[in-house]
Amino acid sequence: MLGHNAKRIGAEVLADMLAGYGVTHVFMVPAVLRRTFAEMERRTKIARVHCHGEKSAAYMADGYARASGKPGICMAQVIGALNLAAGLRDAWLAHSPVIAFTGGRDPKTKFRKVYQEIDDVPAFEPVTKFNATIDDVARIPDMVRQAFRVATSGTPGPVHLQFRGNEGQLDLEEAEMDGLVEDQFAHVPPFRPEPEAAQVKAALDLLQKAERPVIVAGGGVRASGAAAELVALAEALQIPVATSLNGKDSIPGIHPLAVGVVGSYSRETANRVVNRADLVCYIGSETGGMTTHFWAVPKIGTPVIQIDIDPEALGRNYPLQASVLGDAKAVLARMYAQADNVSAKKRQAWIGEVAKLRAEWYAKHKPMLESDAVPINPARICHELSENVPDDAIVVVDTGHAGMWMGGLYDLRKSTQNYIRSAGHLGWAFPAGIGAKAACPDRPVVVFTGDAGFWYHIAEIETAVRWKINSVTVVNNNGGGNQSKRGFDRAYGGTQTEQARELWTYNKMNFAKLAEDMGALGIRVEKPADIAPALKRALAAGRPVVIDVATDLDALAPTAVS
Ligand SMILES: Cc1ncc(C[n+]2csc(CCOP(=O)(O)OP(=O)(O)O)c2C)c(N)n1
Ligand SMILES: [Mg+2]
Repeated sequence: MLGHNAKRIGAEVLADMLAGYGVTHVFMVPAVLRRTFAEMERRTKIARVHCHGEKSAAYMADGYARASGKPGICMAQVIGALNLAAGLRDAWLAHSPVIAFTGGRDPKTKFRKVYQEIDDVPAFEPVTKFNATIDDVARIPDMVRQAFRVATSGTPGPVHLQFRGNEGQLDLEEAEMDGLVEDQFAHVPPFRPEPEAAQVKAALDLLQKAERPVIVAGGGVRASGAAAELVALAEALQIPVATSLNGKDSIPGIHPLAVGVVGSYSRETANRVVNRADLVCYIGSETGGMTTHFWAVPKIGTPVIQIDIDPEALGRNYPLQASVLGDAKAVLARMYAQADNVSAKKRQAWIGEVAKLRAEWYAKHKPMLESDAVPINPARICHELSENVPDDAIVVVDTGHAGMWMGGLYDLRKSTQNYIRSAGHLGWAFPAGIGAKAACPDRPVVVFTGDAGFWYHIAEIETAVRWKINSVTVVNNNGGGNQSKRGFDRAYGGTQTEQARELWTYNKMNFAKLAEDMGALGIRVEKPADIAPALKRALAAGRPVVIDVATDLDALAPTAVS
């Protein structure tokens, strides 16, 4: 406690503070903060997950953070710092509270060509909310508190702290220090700022007046834990709900008011509904390029209202008819409490139209979703996951084609299921799934990735085995990065040369065999009917599992409509 300072070394204080914040795992490549690791062993139960690369350590911390809402911690010594910074980029894009510790320059020796050293701090600038150096050991407590405070507050995001010394040897020094921990900042959200009553009324009036409104729920809804309030309001007012990719678990896909993910990696239903709406209400959304199909869905000029915790987000991309500043859960609860009981009726025709669009989509995609083709159509994997993933599962999805397949074709069935996804970096999902499973060991974690995505951090199979972190990874293995195919078709003026395939295909690989050799359970699937039994076996295995699904290199995910 403040005022109860004791003379201690930095490592003891840091280990105690991390434990005090409820940190259960840290992800790193040594050697950084070595004495802190020794103190963690002596004083705490924190698992020190030693990985095969700093980027995957950052992705594990990111998956941990997104699955649990608690800051994820990753670390690197000075030479690994930029590898770690590269890994923060997805956390930055997804507003995920990741805290990175690195070793850094000592004022006594900087500019003297010290082994492995450069000035890393500027490289963290574009991927962090707070990027700071600790040069005096006595500053560890207040800087660590600030790191947790910034990572979790407002729109959450990554933080970097550089500890003096190539390996952060600052932790060996002694000073009078408190080890105060602020519980509030151990998770997202630390605060629930209430909206102004007049703003709520203005937004609600517009929603109630609208005949064809739609809500677009973004990552802010999941950060706020506002899914129940969102669904309650949508049901009360009979308003369909689209989501961003980051907000996909705000409403189960099978809910009659859910129209799917809108934007670029999307479902046709969502884009059609948003483009026919007379009012779009964004909640906790950046209104960025992916969610709006680069501002074509909806078109600029469509009446828009917005609810966000960040005042700078309000009106950034669409002129607003009304805006509400506040925590999503708090705002939605207020709106629900004040919602009328009559206006829902006038949206019957709209809801009928939405139901028709939903039914048309399922009918159109049924052959693909239930395809018996061999090699397997990846849509069938999405369908099998929708049907068979347990009610309390966390589904972790890579980007590119994986984002298109799962974003568009996968349905959450329950509000108790979660969905997290790469914000753009190929290769994120497999290590993020390890982090998610570390954070939530009692929940099933199922990763969906392409083979190109899986190759990136494949060495981490060994980490999962060594640490008994039993995520299940489903690899859509088509032997190449086939999302790139369309782009290269265009680059070659329509038809690629045979040699062009060297730009986006790989040697064939049986990832199940490879996983077995690394100590995991490997299951190879070549027939669609074997997907569900493989998943069942994997979830019961009590080991890390790789399900290698042989898929069709020519199968392409549906593209966005505008
Ligand atoms: C770090 C990074 N580099 C490059 C890309 C571009 N990219 C998007 S999808 C893709 C290929 C994906 O291949 P795979 O994971 O096998 O999925 P498939 O398209 O074959 O279904 C690439 C290279 C990216 N998203 N991220
Ligand atoms: Mg592939």
